[in-house]
Amino acid sequence: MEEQTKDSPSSSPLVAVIMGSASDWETMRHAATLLEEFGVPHECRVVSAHRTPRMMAEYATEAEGRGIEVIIAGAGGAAHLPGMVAAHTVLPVLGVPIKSKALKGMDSLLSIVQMPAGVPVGTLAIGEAGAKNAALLAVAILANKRPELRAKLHRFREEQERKVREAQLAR
Ligand code: RP5
Repeated sequence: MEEQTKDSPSSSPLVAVIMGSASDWETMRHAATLLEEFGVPHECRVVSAHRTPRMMAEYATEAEGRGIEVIIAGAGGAAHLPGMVAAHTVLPVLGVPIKSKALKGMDSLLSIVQMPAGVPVGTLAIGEAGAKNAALLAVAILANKRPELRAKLHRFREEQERKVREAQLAR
């Protein structure tokens, strides 16, 4: 992942899309694509709870001061990134369990979802659906104070409904 080129053009990202490894990008790019479609300024970074623990703590601690409003964190296996980031910030953290090779993401899911009371992480589904829904939730959070984003969310749902209603099944 060439991280700089995956950021949206704006210099003031509202959403941080972070992941434990570049190998998570295949899943997390779906979050970035949706944020792009909604025109939400965002940045994408590899930040590992295990391999770069000090950088992770610094990144999470400084995110609020940089104007980030939501953090989407994807990780697989012993997926400690979302929880450890949440421990360093009061920003909403949305956790995406990556589908791991060994256990198909069940390890990631359980690692992310079982947070102790007091340090919340909003946990999404394993894999691509989780990444997409994390982006949509981030947009929904931002939309509470941004009517133009709220309107885009309504249009997204209408379009989604239209496609399902018009779906054709091949014989
Ligand atoms: C986790 O370990 C990452 O989030 C990734 O899902 C998993 C495997 O990482 P790589 O060995 O592919 O770098 O920290």
